Amino acid sequence: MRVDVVTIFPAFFDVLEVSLLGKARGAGLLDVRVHDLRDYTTDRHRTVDDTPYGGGAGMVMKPEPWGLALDAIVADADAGDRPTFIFPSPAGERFSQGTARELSEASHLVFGCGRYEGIDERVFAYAATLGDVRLMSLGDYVLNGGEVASMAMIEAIGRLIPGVVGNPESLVEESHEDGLLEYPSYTKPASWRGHEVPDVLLSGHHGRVAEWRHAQRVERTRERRPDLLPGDLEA
Ligand code: 6GU
Repeated sequence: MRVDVVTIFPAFFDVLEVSLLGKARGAGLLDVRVHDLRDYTTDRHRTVDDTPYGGGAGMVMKPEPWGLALDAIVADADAGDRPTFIFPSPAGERFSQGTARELSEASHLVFGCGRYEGIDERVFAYAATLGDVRLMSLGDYVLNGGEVASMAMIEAIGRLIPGVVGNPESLVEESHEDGLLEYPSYTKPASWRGHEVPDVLLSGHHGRVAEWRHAQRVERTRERRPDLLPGDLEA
């Protein structure tokens, strides 16, 4: 998968070099390229923002540098390639494990990281002439810009690309894959600082272990995330 990121803070993405996704890049499964939006400005001050039409607080990101940056990315991609453009925004649709799965099948994603009060709305309309456009929110809170949100989405999507996570079975029983939270995990020692591993896990009885884990998943989902439960498991 090819991933381009447009940002005024490229250094945020240095961390992609390390850990799982760093390995995926090394193995050629993930080709991430980070672009500095200021490289696409044309004035001496490398200006990326201006005051909002209609008045109001804050600054808006100017469309021209975005247009040039998106053009450069598309010009550098394979002929006929129509990327999916993702603009992180608290005003976007909610990003979920389902969205991550869907986007992990794409061949080319472009993340556009906004700062200030946002990006001139016409940038989204222009991007829609080049490919699909998704405004995506991580949740109901506000971050300073799209960088941290893009990192989270790149990690959630990247780990679903075949070969990135070594054992694909470890992806199956995770929270949010089937609508229930994950069961609790334990390792040695069986007794630690007065806290015991549940007996059933030491029993060697696979059927009872599976039953216990399922019950734990339902119970913690009911306690912590009742909004995830289908009607017949609620209350
Ligand atoms: Cl995707 N962006 C920003 N700026 N804030 C957010 C967010 C995204 N998701 C939740 N808060």
